[in-house]
Amino acid sequence: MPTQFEDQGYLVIPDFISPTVAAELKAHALHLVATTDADQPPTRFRPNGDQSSEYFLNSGDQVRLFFEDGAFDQDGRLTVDRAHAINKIGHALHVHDRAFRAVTLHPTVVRIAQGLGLQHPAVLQSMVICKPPRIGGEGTGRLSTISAAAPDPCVGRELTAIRYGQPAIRTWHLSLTLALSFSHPHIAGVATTEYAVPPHQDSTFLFTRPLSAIGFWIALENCHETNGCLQFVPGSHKDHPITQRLVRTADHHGTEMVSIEPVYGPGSQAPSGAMSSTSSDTFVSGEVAAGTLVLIHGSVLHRSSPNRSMASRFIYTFHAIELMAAYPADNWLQPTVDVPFTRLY
Ligand SMILES: O=C(O)CCC(=O)C(=O)O
Repeated sequence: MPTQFEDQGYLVIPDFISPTVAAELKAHALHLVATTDADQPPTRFRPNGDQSSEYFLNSGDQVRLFFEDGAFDQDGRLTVDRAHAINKIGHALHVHDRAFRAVTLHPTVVRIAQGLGLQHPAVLQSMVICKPPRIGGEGTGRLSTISAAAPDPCVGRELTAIRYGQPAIRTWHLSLTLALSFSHPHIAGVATTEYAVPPHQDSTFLFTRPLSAIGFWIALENCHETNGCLQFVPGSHKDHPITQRLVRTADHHGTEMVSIEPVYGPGSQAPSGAMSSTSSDTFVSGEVAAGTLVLIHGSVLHRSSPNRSMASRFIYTFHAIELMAAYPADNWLQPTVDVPFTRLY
């Protein structure tokens, strides 16, 4: 009997952290946005576009800020304050930030990795994806004016506990057969380019042989269709192989997407019949409450819509791979001498 993760390619685990801890982590992320040095001019993040800047390429062992493409004026200046222009913070929060490191390395995460059968799992990247209000929505893609709000100071008791090694994560009995809390199996059919995060499979970006990437995605705020929750094609990890990889160019100064022979994940194979449909109406929306953890199989197709609401949508995510698998030297993300991938156990 397959677990729901094996069957669907994702698993929703409510109450992974308490709403209070989630709020504290969001406040902490805003604090990082306010206090971390940014590239000058600030670097834009284009999920569908060129990720070839040195600032991006060498962010694997750093905590760096990336801003929304739609938050700049014609002269390349931010049109709103950072808190409303930030796309994401990445990609080594699990290394350098005590609060996010504590969440990443929490014993519950270890138990999940063990439950998934990983022998030598290692975390290779982490990020806070911010999706500020109304940014990246349909239309011009430019921000409306939003009044600047001072970032909250991160002084919460529970966050303090996290920082000093006593994560206030709720104790729960790990079950990989928890019911999915996804709802509304429908979204309007719109073009790929209208998605804040277009349809993708994580193993395209975090490729190993055999495939092993798994995403741990934690909602720091309530996520719903209006503010751009995750959307999945359930079961697509089984019959949709990885056919592309994001690699560094030969001169190591850029990235490019290259086609590869189809690679299927463990437990999946080339379908004997037609592949399952990935048209827009086969995506199901994952509306989850703050504090929910979603496990994401490296081959499952998923995406998220722009945030069309007045509220933000902060999440924290990190990805793990199996160190027993081969990690190609031309993957865009490379460990460094100072910051090797972080073993979970
Ligand atoms: O949070 C999102 O909107 C997208 C996240 C995602 O696609 C991922 O973590 O692989």
